[in-house]
Amino acid sequence: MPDATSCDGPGSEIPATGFVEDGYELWLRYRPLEPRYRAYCSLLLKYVVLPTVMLSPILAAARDEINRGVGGMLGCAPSSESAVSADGGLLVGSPTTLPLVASLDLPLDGLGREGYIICPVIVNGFATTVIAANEEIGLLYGAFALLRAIQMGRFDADTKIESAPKSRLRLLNHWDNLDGWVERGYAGRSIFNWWELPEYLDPRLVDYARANASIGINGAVVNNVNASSESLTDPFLEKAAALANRFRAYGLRVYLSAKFSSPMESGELATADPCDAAVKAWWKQTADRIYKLIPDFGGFLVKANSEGQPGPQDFHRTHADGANMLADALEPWGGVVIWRAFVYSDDVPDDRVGQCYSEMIPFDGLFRKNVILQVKNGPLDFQPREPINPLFGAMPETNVGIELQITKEYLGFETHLVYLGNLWQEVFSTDLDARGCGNIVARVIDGSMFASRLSLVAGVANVGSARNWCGSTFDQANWYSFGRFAWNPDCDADEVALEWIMLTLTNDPNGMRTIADIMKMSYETAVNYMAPLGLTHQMGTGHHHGPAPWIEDTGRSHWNPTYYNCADAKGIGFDRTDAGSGTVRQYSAKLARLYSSPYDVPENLLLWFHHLSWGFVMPNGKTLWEEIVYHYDRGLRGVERNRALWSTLRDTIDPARFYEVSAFLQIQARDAQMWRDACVAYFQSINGLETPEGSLRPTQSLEFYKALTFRHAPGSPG
Ligand code: GCW
Repeated sequence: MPDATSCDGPGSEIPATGFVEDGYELWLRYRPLEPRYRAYCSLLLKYVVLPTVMLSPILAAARDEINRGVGGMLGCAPSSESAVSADGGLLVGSPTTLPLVASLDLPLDGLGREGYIICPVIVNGFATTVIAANEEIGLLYGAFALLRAIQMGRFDADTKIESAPKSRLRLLNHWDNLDGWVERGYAGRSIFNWWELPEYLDPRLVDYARANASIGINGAVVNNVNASSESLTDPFLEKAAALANRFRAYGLRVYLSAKFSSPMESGELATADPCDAAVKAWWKQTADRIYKLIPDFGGFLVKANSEGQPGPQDFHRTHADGANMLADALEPWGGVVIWRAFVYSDDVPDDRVGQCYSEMIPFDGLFRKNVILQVKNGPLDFQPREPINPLFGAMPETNVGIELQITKEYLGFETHLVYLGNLWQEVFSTDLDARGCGNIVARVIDGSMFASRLSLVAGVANVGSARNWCGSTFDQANWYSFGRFAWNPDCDADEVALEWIMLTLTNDPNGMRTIADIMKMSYETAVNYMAPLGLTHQMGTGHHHGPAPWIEDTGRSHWNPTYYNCADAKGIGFDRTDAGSGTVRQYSAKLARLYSSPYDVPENLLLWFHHLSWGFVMPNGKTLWEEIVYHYDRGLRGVERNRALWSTLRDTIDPARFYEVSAFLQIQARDAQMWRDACVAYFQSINGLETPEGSLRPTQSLEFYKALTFRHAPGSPG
C-alpha cells in the first residue's frame, strides 16, 4: 500500500486502483439485494405492464429505469407483458393511457401533474403493484420512488406511497460560464460543454437528468446568473435546444439566465430601457426564437442591478418595469421570469443586510403573474448562518420563491463535510410570527400562505464534471436533500440523510447510525468554527475560503469582515435593533420583538442583531468572550469527533470512498484549526483578553494567519 504523505490520518491510506465505487452512480446504485429480500421482491415484481400504445420518451425512461433498477437489485429485469396475467405484476400507467388504471378508481385527484400513487391492487384476481399518476411525469417520479423504496428495503406487498410536490418549480441554478468555468464550483468544470454542443452530447447528460428526475427536480438554469448575452444568440440557443432535447424525457426543462443589456450587446439597439418599444419588441422576438427551438423552454432567470450586472435602474426604471417587460415577452408561450431579489447598491449602505428588503418591498403587487421573485434564504448571502430573509411573508401579492446554495461557497467548499439538510430545515421551519401558528417559511414557499400561482425552490448547483459529480461523496447528499426539500419543504433533514446513506453508502445498521450521527452535527460544527453566535461574513475576500476577520479595506465597505463583526476594544456584533441600524423592524412585530432583546434572541443569532460588550454575561454564566472561544473550540472538537467516527467505518465503506472522506476530514480538521486560531488571535488583538481557562492559545501569531493568501482557491472569479 503506498504511503499517503499528505493525508496520514487514521485509515486514510490511498486505496488500490480498480475499485468499483467511484461515486458516479450517486444514489442510483441498484446493487444486488440481500438474498432473502431479493427472493421476496422477485415474487412481487415478476413482470411489468406498461401502456401498449407507442411508448412516449418519458414512459420509455420510466421503463428503462425500472429495468435497470430491478435488474440490478434482483439480478434480472422483469419481463414486459401487455396485461396483468398472474400475481406479482407491476402496473405502470395513468387513467388516460391505461384503461385498467382508470377502472381502479384510485384517488389521483389531489396529485396534480407530477404526483403519484404506489399501492397494492387486485387486478383480475391477481395481486399487483400499481404505479399510477395523472400524467407521465408522475409515473417516472413514481418509478424512482418505488426503486428508492426497494433499495432501502422498505418495499413489500403492502407498500402504499402517495406523494405530490409542494412547489411547482424545483430548479437547479448552474453558475456555469460558456467557457466551462463554474463560478463557486468545486467539482471541476461545467458538465455543459458549449464548445462541443450541439453536435456532441456527453452521455453523462442523461445521467444528470436521471439524477435530477429521481429527486423531483424539474428544471435547470444552465448558464450563470452573471450572464453573457451570447447565450441568447442563435448558435447558443441551438446548443441549449440540444440540452433540452436530451432532458425532456426526464421532465427537466431548460431555463436561461438572461443579461438585461442583451438588446444592446447584440448590436441591434442603442438601449435596453424596458419601457422602450423597440426593446420590448426585441425581447418578444427573442422569446419567439427560443420557443421555436425549445417549445417547453422554462423561462429567464435575471440578476439585475446587482454586483455590476445591468438592469432596469440603469435606465431609471424599476425592478417591476424590467421583470414585467420580460414577462410579457414570455407570457404567450407560458414562460416565467425569475427575478432575483439579491440586489444591493454600490453605495455605502446604512446596513447592507436590509437592502434587498427595502429595494423589493415597494413592488409588492406590481409584478405580472408569471414573475417569481427569487429570494436567498437569508438577507445577506448564503452565510454559514443567517436569520431568514425578511421578505418571506412580507409580499403577499407576489410570487415569492427561495434560493438556496447547494455549492458550499461559504461552508468550506467540497473538502469540508457539511450536510445542508439541517440548515434548510431550519430555514423552512422558521416561524414568521414567532407564535407557533404554523406560519412558517415553508408555507410561503409552497404558495399556500398567500395562494400564490407559482411556487419555486431553486438551488445553486454543486454539480461539475468531477467523476463523482459534486467533488466529494458527502456533497452528493446536498444535491439529494435539495431535491427532497424542494419536493417537500416540510421533510425531515435526518430522515433525508438516512435515505441518502442507505442509497449511497451502506445499509449496515451500525454504519447508518454512525454516518447519520456525523451528518447531523456537521452543519452546526462548521458554523461553530467559522462564524458562531451569529457572526457573519468573516471569510477572506474573493475566494471566500479561509478566515479574514481583520479585512477592512476592500473596495466596498460592506464587503469587509470588520463591517460585519464590528469588533472593538469594548465589544463585538452588529446592532440591528432600534438603537442601531433598525433593520430588525423588517421582520414581523413578534419576530422583531424577539430578535431585539439580547436575552430572547436565539443564541445562534445573538451577534447578528446585537453589539455586546466582551464581558456580557450569557445565560450559562460565561462571558461573551468565553462563549465565543468555547464555540470555536466546539467546532474543532466536532470535526475531530467526526473523524474518529468515520475511522470506525473502514470495514463498512468501500476503500475509495473511505479514503476520500478520511482525507477530506483531515483537511477540514486543519482548516477548522486555522479558522479558530485566526479568529481568536484577531479578536484578542482587539480586546486584549487572555484565552479563557481551559482553551488553548492560537497555535500561530496573528501575522501568520494574515499572511495566508489561498491564491489558487477554486471557483472564485478573477
Ligand atoms: O455570494 C455571491 C457570490 C457571487 C455570486 C453572487 C450572486 C453569481 O460570491 O459569486 O454571483 O453571490 O448570488 O449573484
